[in-house]
Amino acid sequence: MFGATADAEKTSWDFAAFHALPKATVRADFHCVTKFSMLGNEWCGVAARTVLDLAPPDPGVTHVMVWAEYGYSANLRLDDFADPSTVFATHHDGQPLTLEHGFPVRLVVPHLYAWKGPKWVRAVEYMRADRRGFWEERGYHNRADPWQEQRYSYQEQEGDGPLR
Ligand SMILES: Nc1nc2c(c(=O)[nH]1)N[C@H]1C(S)=C(S)[C@@H](COP(=O)(O)O)O[C@H]1N2
Ligand SMILES: [Mo]
Repeated sequence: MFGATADAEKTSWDFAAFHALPKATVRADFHCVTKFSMLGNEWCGVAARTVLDLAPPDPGVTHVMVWAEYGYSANLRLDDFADPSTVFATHHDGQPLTLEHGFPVRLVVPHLYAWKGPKWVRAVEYMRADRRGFWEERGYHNRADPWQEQRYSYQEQEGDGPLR
């Protein structure tokens, strides 16, 4: 956790320390923008809420950038990140994540499209203003609510994202 943290310090966990944090299980659907939705997955890991409590943001923080291996990133509103169902998953349907699907840890944000869930997470940056992540810079919708079919940035309304 870095960026605008409450104590202006970085907090990090190694593999063992992260696994020792309180666990959460979330049953959720998975919506890919290009594929059909995968319904009824069970994700187990550490709730984003738990991480927020352990390494809180500065009061001015409005968004986070979730950083992953290979330069991937996804931006989220703080309230989407703080949603009780947002989880840093280590297990899917009872099995450790496979390398392909994000081992050792991936973010799952069940109420948003799947590109908002980086695999192979490295860090979370607290931000005082919104900034586009990897796909959001390349034409995908900044918020990505599947129930509103927010797939592409040309669908964005005033307030959905920073200017391009
Ligand atoms: N690090 C990283 N995370 C990523 C991606 C990526 O390219 N790199 N792709 C995203 C997209 S577009 C989708 S649809 C899902 C796919 O997850 P899956 O491979 O487990 O099905 O991962 C998301 N997380
Ligand atoms: Mo995707």
